[in-house]
Amino acid sequence: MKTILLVCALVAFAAAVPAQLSVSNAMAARVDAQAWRVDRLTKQYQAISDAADAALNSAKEAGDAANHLLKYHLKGSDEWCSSNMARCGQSAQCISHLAFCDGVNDCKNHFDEQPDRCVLPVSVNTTWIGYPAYDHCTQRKPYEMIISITSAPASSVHKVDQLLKVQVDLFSMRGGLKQSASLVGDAYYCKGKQTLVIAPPEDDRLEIVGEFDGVYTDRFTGFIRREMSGDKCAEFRFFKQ
Ligand SMILES: [Ca+2]
Repeated sequence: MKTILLVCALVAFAAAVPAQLSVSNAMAARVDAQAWRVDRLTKQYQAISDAADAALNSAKEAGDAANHLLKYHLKGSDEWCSSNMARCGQSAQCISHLAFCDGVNDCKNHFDEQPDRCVLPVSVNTTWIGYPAYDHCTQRKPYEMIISITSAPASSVHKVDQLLKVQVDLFSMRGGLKQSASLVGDAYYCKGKQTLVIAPPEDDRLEIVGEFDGVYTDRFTGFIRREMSGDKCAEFRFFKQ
């Protein structure tokens, strides 16, 4: 009887060992599968993260390009060129502002001689009304400024920069009363920079510089600038009347 029991026990043990090995192998395989899955998810996450970074960089570059367009093209800034130069439209070429509208194609794209650019937006008898955006320096603190182009004297010296005579009317409030002042002065319009420069009409040495944006000819931004330093200390938005 004991012999039979011993045999049975040995048989049961022999059957149990392979079963345990089988369970161990299955668990190991499952762990491997989980590790593989985690590894795959990690790679997917990394790919998504890289794609997001690339999209953010792309968006940033697009934003920079848009800012660049606004700054250099729409606003007509010539920061790419030196102070006495102006850009040939959207190309990278810079030429002297004196070479604009002189009858000779200096820009490779002929931008400097485009007929619509060479038309004076500030011709005689045009009137421009301006309102302050900020004013840190004028004595009168005008709430309204009117610039009238009264004449355009011919000059053999300024072949490109158009000389002008202007009248500047300033309207302000002082002590609850409306006040006005009418000043006359000299000015010139630079076709290259599309800028109207009015010499200081008063002894405060504040000049007015009207900058057209290269797109609209019925409006410009008028900066009040200290003649000596060139610092801008007030800004008015002008519209053609
Ligand atoms: Ca030219």
